[in-house]
Amino acid sequence: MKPFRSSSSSLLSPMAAAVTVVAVSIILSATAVPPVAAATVEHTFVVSQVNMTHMCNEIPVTVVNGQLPGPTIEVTEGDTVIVHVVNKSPYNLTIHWHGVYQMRNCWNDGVPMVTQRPIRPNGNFTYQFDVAGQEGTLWWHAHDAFLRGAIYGALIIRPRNGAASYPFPKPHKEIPILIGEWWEKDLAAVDRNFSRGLYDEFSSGSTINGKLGDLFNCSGVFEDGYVLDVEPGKTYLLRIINAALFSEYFIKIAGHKFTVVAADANYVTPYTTDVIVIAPGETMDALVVADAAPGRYYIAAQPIQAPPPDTQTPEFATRGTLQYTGGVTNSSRADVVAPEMPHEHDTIKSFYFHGNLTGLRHRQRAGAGARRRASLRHARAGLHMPARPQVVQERDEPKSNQVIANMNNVSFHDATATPILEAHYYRRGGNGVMRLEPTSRATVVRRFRHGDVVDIVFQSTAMLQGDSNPMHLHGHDMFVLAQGIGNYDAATDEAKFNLVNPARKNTVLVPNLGWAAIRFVADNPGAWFIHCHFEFHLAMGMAAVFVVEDGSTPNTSLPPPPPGFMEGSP
Ligand SMILES: *[C@@H]1O[C@H](CO)[C@@H](O)[C@H](O)[C@H]1NC(C)=O
Ligand SMILES: *[C@@H]1O[C@H](CO)[C@@H](O)[C@H](O)[C@H]1NC(C)=O
Ligand SMILES: *[C@@H]1O[C@H](CO)[C@@H](O)[C@H](O)[C@H]1NC(C)=O
Ligand SMILES: *[C@@H]1O[C@H](CO)[C@@H](O)[C@H](O)[C@H]1NC(C)=O
Ligand SMILES: *[C@@H]1O[C@H](CO)[C@@H](O)[C@H](O)[C@H]1NC(C)=O
Ligand SMILES: *[C@@H]1O[C@H](CO)[C@@H](O)[C@H](O)[C@H]1NC(C)=O
Ligand SMILES: *[C@@H]1O[C@H](CO)[C@@H](O)[C@H](O)[C@H]1NC(C)=O
Ligand SMILES: *[C@@H]1O[C@H](CO)[C@@H](O)[C@H](O)[C@H]1NC(C)=O
Ligand SMILES: CC(=O)N[C@H]1CO[C@H](CO)[C@@H](O)[C@@H]1O
Repeated sequence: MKPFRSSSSSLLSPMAAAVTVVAVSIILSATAVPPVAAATVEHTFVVSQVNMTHMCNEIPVTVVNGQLPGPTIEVTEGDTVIVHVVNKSPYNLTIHWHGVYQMRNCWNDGVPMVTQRPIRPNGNFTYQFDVAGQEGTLWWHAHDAFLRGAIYGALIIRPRNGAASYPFPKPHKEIPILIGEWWEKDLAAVDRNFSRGLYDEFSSGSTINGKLGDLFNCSGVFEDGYVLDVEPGKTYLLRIINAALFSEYFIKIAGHKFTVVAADANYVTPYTTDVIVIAPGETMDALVVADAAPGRYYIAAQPIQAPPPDTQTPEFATRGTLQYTGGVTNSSRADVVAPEMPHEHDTIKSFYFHGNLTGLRHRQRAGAGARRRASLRHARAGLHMPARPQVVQERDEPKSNQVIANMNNVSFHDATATPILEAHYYRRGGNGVMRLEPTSRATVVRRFRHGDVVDIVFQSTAMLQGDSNPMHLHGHDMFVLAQGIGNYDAATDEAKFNLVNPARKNTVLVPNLGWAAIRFVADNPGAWFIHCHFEFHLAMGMAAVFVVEDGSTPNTSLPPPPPGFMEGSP
């Protein structure tokens, strides 16, 4: 994924989406969680600039609690999380809890000017949310400008009944692996440049758990790399998170295989592979058995980019080491076994990898939502979001089997005065759509009735830019019904929908020059951001807001904002 520099291309990675609402009300049955007293997990996140030195350069980096990555939040399903964010940085920011459902708790979703005003410099804000009905690996990150490039960390949800209830053998250890980038730039300035169409901004390296590794050096002295110590014969659960702003990555460990068991905090049918492909915003949980000859093996992460004619941009691989305890005495790099990496242009590998992920049926709680037969009618309609759009179209309120939203050619623009959620909450009964300015950029808001089953086809069109697009929906998981290369054709492609065991994701990768069809149940009242998780595409406006209206009962409605909402950052 790369910013494009070529002045000849007028559009970048255009997307098309068709939104069809099928008016089938589905009440998801409440999950049978044992009535165990839940704990409260409390953290204080102080956001500040600290100097860090890599590759001979000392630079200020905006991080949480002086760490990169930031603190890992570890919870048991059903726990309450409280995080006090104290902003000692010079920037406005919010923290988003990526993938947490936030059921009836949209106020704590952490999207500036969508769910809250940003936390100002010297301001503070306390997030509170329950982590219920989901387990696995999620993460948190800043949701303002490009600051999430260094403000991120893991959020790990363990089963209430303990590791014995994993649908796979209990691992010896669980290890977060966060893939990131090293930027020697003021990320807020990078964001401003992208918003103004200045795309010549690149990171200087990639990282594993904040470490650059031995492909980078300062005057010949190698950068520290991440080291994973393993005991022969033991099994490790890697909780892999792509926190990078710009790239999908191939991940390999020389001499070892992965068994992918979960993605985006949803269990998947175990899938054994020697390479994991992960896009920004996605998480993959994978088992690795230490069954190779004792020694040292590189854990390598290689960025992927679309082949020419796409503009080629600097990409940086990074690597850490898996080393067997005992018997390893030779510290020479030459003895570390390196994996053979796929070619950076091998985008079809990403397509196949994602195509091989299916939901683990007996653990798929709301799978019924995807299996429910519904009459679908897709409209082919462009969602050319990052382009400078020409047309703003509007349609009627939702009706059965009718196309209700046409996001063609509208580039998202932040609300400027009032956060969208606040406007929605205090001005119910409005005309259903935020005012759309008759300009090229607008605040695109689509409304759904509570319980609507929504099908969307994301279509990347064959323009100059062939980027993939990891589309992330807040507040809901999406069932991935099908994906394809080329243009979606309802007449033939609908038959390919997996209504039996689709993977459930909060971030769905739309393949390069292809499409992905998803379904979600709009069962969480609030204003939810949907956007591409390539920061560069987001800065260009590849985003919209889905407003899910209240249901008919208090427990299907959005409560008022929590007491003291935004008092620490007026
Ligand atoms: C941090 O780095 C900047 C240069 O980027 C330097 O001017 C400043 O003195 C450093 N601060 C500290 C506390 O070392
Ligand atoms: C921070 O946000 C406030 C609105 O909440 C805005 O007035 C101010 O200009 C913003 N500051 C920066 C540096 O963006
Ligand atoms: C942003 O654009 C300006 C003007 O072209 C340039 O001077 C600057 O280096 C760019 N990048 C950053 C991070 O400020
Ligand atoms: C250590 O590595 C060096 C360089 O690869 C090699 O020459 C040497 O034989 C190795 N020593 C052992 C004990 O394996
Ligand atoms: C699964 O992966 C294999 C090997 O890469 C590939 O041939 C196959 O088409 C993939 N399946 C799907 C459904 O994408
Ligand atoms: C979106 O813009 C493109 C490029 O100008 C145009 O060809 C297309 O018809 C537009 N789509 C819609 C639905 O307005
Ligand atoms: C909401 O409350 C009603 C009773 O008022 C109950 O029957 C229903 O199961 C609840 N629904 C959910 C989703 O909790
Ligand atoms: C948060 O902000 C409020 C209001 O400005 C202030 O009273 C309080 O001391 C702040 N808390 C922290 C931890 O900074
Ligand atoms: C930042 C830095 O010192 N990089 C060096 C890494 O090593 C190569 C050659 O080994 C040098 O060319 C780089 O300047």
